[in-house]
Amino acid sequence: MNIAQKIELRLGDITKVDVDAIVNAANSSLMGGGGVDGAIHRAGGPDILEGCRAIVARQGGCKTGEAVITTAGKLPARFVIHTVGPVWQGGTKNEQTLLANCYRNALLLAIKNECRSVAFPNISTGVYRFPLAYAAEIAVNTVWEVLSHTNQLDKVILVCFDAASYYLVEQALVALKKEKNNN
Ligand code: AR6
Repeated sequence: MNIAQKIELRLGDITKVDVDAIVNAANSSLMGGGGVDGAIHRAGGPDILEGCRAIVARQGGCKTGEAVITTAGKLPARFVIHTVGPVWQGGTKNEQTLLANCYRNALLLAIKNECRSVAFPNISTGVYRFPLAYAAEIAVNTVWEVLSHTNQLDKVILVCFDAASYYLVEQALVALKKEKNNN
């Protein structure tokens, strides 16, 4: 697998990205919030919340590290995959594994729904305070791990909202390519 062809880095607003599924950094209530969650619900309209309510009625929310899927409403994407990142607590509460679970479970759900392209925000790195460089490393490694076991996904786009995050994810990607001897 050629990493550079499959994992793309972008700076900007994830609600504008035209892919099969965009991932939302939600909370376990699935009832919306601030940050990227707020932006996705605002831009996508009420159909997304309606989808979330149906999931809550069925299974009572979404646990940390797990993922659920709804329509993307008015967004260019077809689906929104909502995942719940861990709140950073100094690395003492299994946050690393839980963050990796978010990326893995979101991608597995995308594959199950026949998506070929998926865009992620930097999950947990806003209000949930996960250290950026560490989160970037977990993101690129987990995405690589899933991509290397499937042909279903053509492209995963890591969408950074600011230059500092972009730089750190870029560094993590460079390190991954080096480690895998893959340019
Ligand atoms: N496009 C791409 N990235 C964005 C956008 C956007 N439009 N807006 C923000 N970001 P956060 P969390 C980046 O706080 O830390 C919510 O209230 C942002 O710069 O949205 O997982 C939920 O309801 C940061 O890098 O998510 C939860 O309660 C990243 O997205 C809680 O916040 C994630 O920041 C989840 O916290």
